[in-house]
Amino acid sequence: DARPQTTAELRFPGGFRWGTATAAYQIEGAAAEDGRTPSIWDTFSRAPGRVRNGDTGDIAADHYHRMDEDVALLKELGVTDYRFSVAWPRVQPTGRGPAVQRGLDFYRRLVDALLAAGIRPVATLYHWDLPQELENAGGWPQRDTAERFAEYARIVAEVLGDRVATWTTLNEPWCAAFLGYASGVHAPGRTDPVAALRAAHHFNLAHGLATRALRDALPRRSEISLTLNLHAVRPLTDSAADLDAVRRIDALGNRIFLDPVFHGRLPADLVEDTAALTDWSFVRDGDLATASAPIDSLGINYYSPTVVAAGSCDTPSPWPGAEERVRFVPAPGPRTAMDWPVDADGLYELLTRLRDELPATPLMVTENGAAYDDYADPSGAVHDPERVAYLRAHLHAVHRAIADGAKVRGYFLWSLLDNFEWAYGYSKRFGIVHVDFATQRRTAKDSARWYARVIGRGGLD
Ligand code: PNW
Repeated sequence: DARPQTTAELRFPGGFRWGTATAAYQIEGAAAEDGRTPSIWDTFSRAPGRVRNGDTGDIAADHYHRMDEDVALLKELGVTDYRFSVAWPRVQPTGRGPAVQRGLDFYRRLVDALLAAGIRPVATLYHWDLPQELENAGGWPQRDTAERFAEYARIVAEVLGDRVATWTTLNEPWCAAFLGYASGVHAPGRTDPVAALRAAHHFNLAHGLATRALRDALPRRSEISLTLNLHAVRPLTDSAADLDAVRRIDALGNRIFLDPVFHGRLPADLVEDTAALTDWSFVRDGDLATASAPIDSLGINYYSPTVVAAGSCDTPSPWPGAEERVRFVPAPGPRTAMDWPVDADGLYELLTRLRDELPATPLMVTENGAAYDDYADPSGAVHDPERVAYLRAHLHAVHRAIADGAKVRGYFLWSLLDNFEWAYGYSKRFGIVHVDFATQRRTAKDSARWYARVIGRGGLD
């Protein structure tokens, strides 16, 4: 196409949802306030050697006490939507039984502040902070955890359903199942591949049971969604062996959730690939029908692509049954501070794949962003040119996917604030707003001003 790119060509559709995203444990702090009990991330981060520098989310970005200031930042950015998560152990400290009103009150106030600022709240019910008591009872490898999740989902929906129109059941069940129970780099830090496969199934079940509870408790216009970190998997070469490695990782990373949720079935090749580990008898009659309760949109979190070849990888790995079959190849090109490759084509690949495979399902990019070491100049201004370049390239990819027919309804930048980056603690900064964790002072980075301009003009220049 030889036509010059004009401003109009980089405009996003009217009504496009422009947001930022955060998660409760990563920003709230106030770990023991108003009845909140420990989640698996409190336990994990307080255990020596699990999180870099011994960092914990005890204080984090102190959002629990600075919520009004943070909503004011969102208003200044001009976002139309804000994606946050609800901390289960604030609502149900033991993971069961009656709700704690003071815990729910925080989210009531947050939602009211957002609405008063003209911002649509997008609530995620699970962003990895399982009440520790439920982990003590077996955690996600146990079926009962899925039932408990649906009960908790109903409680939150009954309280916030009149004011929150968009709901996400789970954030990234792949990370929660396989980094939490197989490689052990995330809470609860277990290294049991079968437990991880069981957890993945119970996440699908939990999603379906919660979807059912939400449909029942929410007003009819409500939107119910699920967020997956889908893997854009590419082969190192076109050899049959490398393509088989792609198939395996696509099964364990993508289809393990997509097939149950959208088609009510387990991938046959996944069951075959993992036959030496499990016969999948924890999947009961009716579970896959439950998991496939219709939803209104799919959220995709994307950071970088995955390149694989035939070979082997270290154990414990987050890929049960693939350790002797698949080698992960560092993708070429520039890297973020996470050492993750920068490659916006992977986002385009995922969005157009979903356009083809799930043509009826509206999509939202529920996370995209990058960690970089930003720097302050003597005036105090915080510069992060690499982040602006990363975001621009990825928004361009979203725009291209929309132009090619993908039904992408919104984009949520990860993240509003520098925060607790899981196993990396505070050493990695994803925010477009800098947080000085000693003083909790917030300073908008250059990327925040850039994003505000993108939102203001409805697209890229
Ligand atoms: C996502 N991986 O986490 C989460 O949803 C966010 O809470 C997090 O801060 C963000 O991405 C940046 O990491 C991931 O190792 C963590 O494949 C790890 C992986 C993927 C996503």
